[in-house]
Amino acid sequence: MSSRRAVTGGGAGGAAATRGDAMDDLRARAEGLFPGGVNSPVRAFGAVGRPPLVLAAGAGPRVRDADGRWYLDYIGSWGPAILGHAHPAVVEAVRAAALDGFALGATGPREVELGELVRAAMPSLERLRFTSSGTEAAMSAVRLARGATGRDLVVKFSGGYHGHSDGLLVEAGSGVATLAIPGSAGVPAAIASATIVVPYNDPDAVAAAFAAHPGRIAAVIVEPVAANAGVLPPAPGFLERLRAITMADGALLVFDEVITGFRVGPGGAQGRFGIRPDLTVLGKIVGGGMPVGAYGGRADLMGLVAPAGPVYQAGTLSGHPLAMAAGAATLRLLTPDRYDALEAAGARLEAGLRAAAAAAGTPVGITRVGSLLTVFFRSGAPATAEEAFAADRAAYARFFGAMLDAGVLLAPSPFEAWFLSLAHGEGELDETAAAAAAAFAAVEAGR
Ligand code: KE4
Repeated sequence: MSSRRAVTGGGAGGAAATRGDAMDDLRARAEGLFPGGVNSPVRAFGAVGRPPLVLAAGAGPRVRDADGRWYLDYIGSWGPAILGHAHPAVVEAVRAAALDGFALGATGPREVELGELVRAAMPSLERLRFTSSGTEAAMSAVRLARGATGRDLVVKFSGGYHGHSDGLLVEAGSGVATLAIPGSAGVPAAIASATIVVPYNDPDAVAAAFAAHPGRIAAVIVEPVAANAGVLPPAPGFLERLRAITMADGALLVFDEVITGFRVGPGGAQGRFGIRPDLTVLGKIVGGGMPVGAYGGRADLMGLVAPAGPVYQAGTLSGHPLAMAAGAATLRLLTPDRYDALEAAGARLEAGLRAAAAAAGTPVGITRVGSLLTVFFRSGAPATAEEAFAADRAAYARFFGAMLDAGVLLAPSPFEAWFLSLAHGEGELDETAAAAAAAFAAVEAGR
């Protein structure tokens, strides 16, 4: 079972929890329509033993379920809702775009506008291409890396998630630097074996992979802040070593900034950490909550993408005007001072959570980069996905349930980030810390 499936689980939750007529009805109908009753596995709440919520609306830092209950929200649409839900300027931008019709099937002014905003913020994207999801963008970046280098192998990191394309849904082989094995049913071993999986924050393992396969690795794809094993900050020097190792071997460095892009700084993680990758993958915030992905980078590389070059990639709704409008409205509001506010919010929440855990006597490891954070139920912060995945999942499930009952909605998986927004003010953060104090006590009571 792939580590991602291991932590998102599947199927309806267990014990009775949030019940209500409308939500029960919608949940039942969804279960009769969609696999596991959801359109993305983590939404099934399988990892936290609760029936999945059906959320009907969001406003600022809160979301409302189908029965009318409101929750202080830290899912944040899995990252895009950095301004808070239904920000008036974003809603108005989408409304105005809609009056011009929807996708018209040709290049439009709004994709040009968003493309220029992206490049101004992240200059390494000398050229870029919009897609409709992060998966598409990551898949296309990997295809481009292989097409540009003429090499087949790709290195990724355990716990790293880059969407669900076959070659990236893999698990580590038996031993460092060995070829990967399928991480999902339906992924052919032949496809999986073109990927090598090594531990995050272990540059020596990356060097070993390159030593084992000299001149054969097309790219290293990395989340510069890993956030799909919970938040794992890059160890000092890790990203710099990746840049040096790939440069020395003629391989490409691909930053998957689907989560970190426009989240951890105005220039993403590459701006925060001062590393220039060859290619970057974007999603989530760049679309302001609408379906948008993007990949881009060196002009010489992007010049190989169809129709300019031999690497094919396409998409009916790529650059969708309403999505472009949402993304542009969002980026325009993310001025540099907003990141100071996000940093302060993250620090305030982290301090509140640390104090609450200490008061309850709950050992936790809290990791944070800006407005991304994770509370791991283990002593000390993990540095690798393996350490993260060994955290106490049952304790997280109890914590999640207690927070939910207190009106605070966390990610229904112990290995996701808490996504703060600019709508989370001091009141909301202090409300969260107070709820956490009781929730940590509930965790202790349940041991
Ligand atoms: P999408 O295809 O879901 O738009 O993006 C895939 C993707 C790519 N790269 C990174 C670093 C990502 O985190 C993701 C998707 N993130 C998950 C949550 N961690 C999306 C939530 C879900 O799968 O429902």
